[in-house]
Amino acid sequence: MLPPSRQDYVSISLAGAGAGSYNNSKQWRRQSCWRKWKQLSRLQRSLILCVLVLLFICGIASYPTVTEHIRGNALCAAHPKHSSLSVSLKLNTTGGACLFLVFRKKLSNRRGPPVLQNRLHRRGNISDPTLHEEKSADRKKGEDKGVISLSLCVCVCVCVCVSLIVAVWLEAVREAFRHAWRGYKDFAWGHDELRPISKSYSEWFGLGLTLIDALDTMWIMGLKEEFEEAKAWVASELSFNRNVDVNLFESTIRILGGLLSTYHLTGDTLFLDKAKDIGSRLMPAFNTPSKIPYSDVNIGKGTAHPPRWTSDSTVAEVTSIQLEFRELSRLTQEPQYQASVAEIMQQVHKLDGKLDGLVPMFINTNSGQFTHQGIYTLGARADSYYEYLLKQWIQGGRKEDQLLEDYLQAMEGVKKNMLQKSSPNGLTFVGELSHGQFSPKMDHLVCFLPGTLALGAHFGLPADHMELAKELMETCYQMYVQMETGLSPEIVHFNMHQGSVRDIEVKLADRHNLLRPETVESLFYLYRFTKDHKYRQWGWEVLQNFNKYTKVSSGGFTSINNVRDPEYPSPRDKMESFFLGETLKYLYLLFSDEPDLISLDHYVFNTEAHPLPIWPASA
Ligand code: DMJ
Repeated sequence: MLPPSRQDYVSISLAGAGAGSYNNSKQWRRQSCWRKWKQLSRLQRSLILCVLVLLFICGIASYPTVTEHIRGNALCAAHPKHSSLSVSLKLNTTGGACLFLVFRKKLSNRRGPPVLQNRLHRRGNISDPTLHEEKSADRKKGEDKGVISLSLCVCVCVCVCVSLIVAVWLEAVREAFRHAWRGYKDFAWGHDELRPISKSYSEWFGLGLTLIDALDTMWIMGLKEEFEEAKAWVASELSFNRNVDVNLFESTIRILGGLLSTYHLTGDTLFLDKAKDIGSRLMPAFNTPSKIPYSDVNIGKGTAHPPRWTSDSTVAEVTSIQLEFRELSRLTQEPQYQASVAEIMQQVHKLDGKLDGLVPMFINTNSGQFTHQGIYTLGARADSYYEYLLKQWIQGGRKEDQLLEDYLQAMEGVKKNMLQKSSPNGLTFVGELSHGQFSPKMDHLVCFLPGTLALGAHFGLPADHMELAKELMETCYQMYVQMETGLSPEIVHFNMHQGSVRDIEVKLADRHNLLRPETVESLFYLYRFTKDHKYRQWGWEVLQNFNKYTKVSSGGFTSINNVRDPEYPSPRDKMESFFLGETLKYLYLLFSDEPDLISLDHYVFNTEAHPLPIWPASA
C-alpha cells in the first residue's frame, strides 16, 4: 500500500473576539462577523458558502420526504426506530473526491410504509390484502422518486461545490503568475531570467527569454494588461540583430515556439514577423557536413558552431525542433525550414546503435553517427526525442507512418528494457541502461512521459499506454509527496531490494528543484482524458508547495537547493523562464473548465508548452 496522501484540512477558526473591549451591541456583532468573514481566505469563504448552499438544497430536496416521515413517525410512534432518514456530509478539501456525501435511507422492514399501516389500522381495514399491497406499491414508488430526486440534487450540489473549489484553485494560479510577473517586471524587465532574491536578473541569450516564454500564458490566462505591456516591449525593443550565441534547441522551443503560438492565439502578425526573423537567423546551424545541426548559432553574424569541447550535438536537441520549423514552413510557404528538420528525422530513423527503438544521447555533427553508445535514458538529452516522434505525427494529421512506427517501437523498448517496480510499494518507474546494466535512476524530466503516453492513447494508440501513463503518473506524484517540502527533487533513485524501508532515495547532489513543469504537464493530460478529479487535487498540492517554499515576497519564485529541508530549502536565486511558460500554464489548464481552451484535438504543445495548431487535412 502507498502511504496516504498529505491531508491538508482547511481549518476555519471563528473563536474569540480578540483583545479589544467587549461590546455586544448588534452593530458591533455585525461588524465583527464581517471582519472575521473578510479575514478568511478565498478558499475558506468558498467552502463555507458551498456547505451552506449544499445544506440549503438538501433541505429543500428532502423536505417532502422528511415531512412525510415526520408524519409517519408521528402516526406510528409505537415503532419510531423502524424509519429513519439520515444525510451526512463529510468535507475534505484534499482527499481524492473532495466531497463525500453519504445519503442513507433506511426503509422500514414492514411491508407497508408506516403512514399507510397506521391509516389502515385506524380504519380497521387491515385484513384487505389487495388494497394494502396496491397502496404499498404506490408509496414505494413515491419514496423511490423522492430518493432519486434527492440523490440528483446531491449530485448537482457536489458538482457545484467542486466547481467552486476548482475556480478558487484557478484563481490561485493566476495570482501565482501575477506574483512571478511582478518580480520579473520590477527587477528583470527585458532580461532573460529573474533573480528574485538579489532582485536582479541573469542573461543567457539577452533576448528577454522569460517575457517571450510567458506571452501565450498571459493570453490564455486572460491577463490582458500584462500581455499588452509585454507586446509593446516585443514591438519596440526586441531585436534579433544581435551579436550573440544562442543555443539552437533552447531558442527554438522558447522563442520561435513562443512567438508562433502567440501569433496563432492572437492573430497579430507582429509575432509572426518576429518568428520569421528568428527562424531564418537560426538556419546557419544546419550547415554541417552531416546536416545534423550544431548546438550554437550566432544570430547576428550568421555563423554556427558546436560546443568548444566536442563536435557532438545532443540527440534530444536536434530532434526536438521539428514542430516549430515545420510550422514556420507551413505559415511562410518557404520549404527550407521543414526540409532541414525532416532531414534529421530521416537520418536518425536509419541509424545503427538503437536498442529496441531507444536512442543514445549524442550524435556527431561531422559523421552523423550516434556517439557514447550503449547508454539509454528517457531523461536529460534524450527525453523530447520520444515526445516529438508522437507530436509530429499528431501535428501532421497522423499520416506520417514512419514517425508513428518509431514512437511505438520506442515505447515497446521502454517497456522491455527500462520499466521496473520499486520496493516496498511497487511504484512503476523508468530507469536507465548503461552497457546492459540497469540503473534505478529517474530524472524528474522523465515525468513528461505519462502525459505523452496518454496523448497517444487519446489518438488511438494501444490502451495499455494509458494504463502505463496512470502508473507512472502515480510515481511522479510520489516523487513530490514523499519529500519533506512536497516538491520533487531533480533526480531520484528507486529501491528495488526486498525489505527496503522506502521506495525513493535522493542523493545529496540531486536535491534541487528548478520549478520544472513535467509532472504538472502530465497531470494536465491525465485529467483532460480521464476527468479523474484526483489529478487536479495533486496539482493543487504542488501549487501550494511552490507557494510555500519557493515564493519570494518581493516578487517572483525561486529554484531551491534542498527539497528535503522544509526549514531551509536554500533558495538558488533564479526563476527559470519555463516556470511562466510551462509550469503555471499547465496548472492553469489543469484547473480550467473551459472545454475549448486549447483543445487537444486542435493543438499540439511543443516541448516548452507552446500550443501549435494541428494541421488541417488539406495541409
Ligand atoms: C523545458 O525547457 C522543456 O520542457 C524541455 O523539454 C525540458 N526542460 C525544460 C523544463 O524542464
